[in-house]
Amino acid sequence: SASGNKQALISLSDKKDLTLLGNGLQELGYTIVSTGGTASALENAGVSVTKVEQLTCFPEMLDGRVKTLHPNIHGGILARRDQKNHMEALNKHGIGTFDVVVVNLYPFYDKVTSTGGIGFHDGIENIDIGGPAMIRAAAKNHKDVLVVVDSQDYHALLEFLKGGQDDQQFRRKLAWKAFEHVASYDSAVSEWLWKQTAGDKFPPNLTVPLSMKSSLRYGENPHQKAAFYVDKSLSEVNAGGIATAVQHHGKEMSYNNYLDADAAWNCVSEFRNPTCVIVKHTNPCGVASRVDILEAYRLAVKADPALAREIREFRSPTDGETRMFYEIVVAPKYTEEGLEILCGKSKTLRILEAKKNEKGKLSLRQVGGGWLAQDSDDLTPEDIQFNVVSEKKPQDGELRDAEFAWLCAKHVKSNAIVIAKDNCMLGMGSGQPNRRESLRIALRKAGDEAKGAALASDAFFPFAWKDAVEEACESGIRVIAEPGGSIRDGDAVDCCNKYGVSLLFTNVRHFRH
Ligand code: 93A
Repeated sequence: SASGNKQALISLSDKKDLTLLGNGLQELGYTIVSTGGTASALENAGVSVTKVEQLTCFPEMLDGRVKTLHPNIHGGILARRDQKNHMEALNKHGIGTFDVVVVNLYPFYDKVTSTGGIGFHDGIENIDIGGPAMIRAAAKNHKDVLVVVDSQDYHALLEFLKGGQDDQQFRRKLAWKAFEHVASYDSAVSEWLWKQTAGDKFPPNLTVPLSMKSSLRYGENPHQKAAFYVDKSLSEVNAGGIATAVQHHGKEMSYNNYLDADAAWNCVSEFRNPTCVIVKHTNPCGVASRVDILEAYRLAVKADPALAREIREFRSPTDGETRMFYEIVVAPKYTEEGLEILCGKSKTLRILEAKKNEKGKLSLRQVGGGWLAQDSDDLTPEDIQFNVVSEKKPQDGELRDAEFAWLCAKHVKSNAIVIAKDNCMLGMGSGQPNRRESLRIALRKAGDEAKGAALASDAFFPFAWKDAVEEACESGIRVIAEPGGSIRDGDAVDCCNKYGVSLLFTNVRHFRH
């Protein structure tokens, strides 16, 4: 500063650990300059402060809109210490330099996303202007000004200052973090303003504020680097999904773990009754609903013969007899006893507790050079009609089986075929370039149990006679649910009529590419 004193500028909305910071800086001999609320909080904690007004010789104006926007503040942050004319200008106007700037912003994001939301004008008032200006100025001049935007960095800041050694890398890191902070803040403002003008219209504005949650050991394969980012609009306390899941136990989540856990969680969240879903490579390969979740688990395992084979003496996941190897378990909650038993199963088993996904969220996928955006596929059996187009009408039980199979098929990669009965998946075929191939795989898995079961297809059957539909009928399938819409729909109807099978058209397709 002009008088040779070291000066720190502190202006914080979130005052967490402010006392630690204030005391630390004071002990190191810093003069602390602060805005109204921050100054009061520091004084209450016994730290002496200079109010910003004393430097600017201006009161806070316009209900606080203009507090720190003043040359006596910004000159002290931005002046180049190695530039003679800069320092002369400061001297001429009696402006002291700032060595440290600690700012966090009006909690705009929390305010506009708080339950019930806030009005438009309140939203506008919560847009911080002076804060980002100080952060950006300090980050630009980081060579001489340390800028801190995160209370988790207070300790490192104080240690750095105590050490007395300069380290430009440390300064650059803080500056990077500062610009990242401001950029995601502005994204949130832009996103909100866009919503105020366009509502929920499609296509949406895509300035989704992302923040890195963790760096991952590697990506899909060990030679690929990877990291996990969370959408800040989902990281609220009550937001659901895998990104906000709590891990109770086990090895660190990997890239593939996140994909699989997400697929399992998306699928299981669709069912109203207690349901167990087993996923391999993001495809549900075992699904069962039962009041007793253990029973559901046993039945889910049976759908995939490969799974079932892995278990020589299968009892349950909790009785110590299981020979299964699982990577992850995700559930909405655990009993204390259940959690203990699961933890005892293996050191590595990742045990996650997740909240239900929110509906109406955007789905984004990357393609070379761009992103594809779409609404998430939130349709449930209640939203669609299963229209009977065959002579044979399904019985109540058969209709329920068809709905169950349809809900499973929605989560299986195209071409998807699911065979189910009594709230239990019996077989599935996924990802085949040919629908008939998926059908054959599903039939093979279901074996004799296909007789009397329901079958769902994610899209229409292009051929019926001597093809998928007839093959399903011949295997004893009693009811088929598919969207319909093929030029050969008539063949499918005739074929089902010949075999006395019920055919249901949903008019809704569920590709999953
Ligand atoms: O209204 S502002 O955009 N105008 C300003 O000049 C200004 N200076 C600091 N907001 C401004 N701030 C913000 O006030 C800071 O970013 C910080 O979040 C908050 C701290 O206010 P107080 O110390 O009064 O609690």
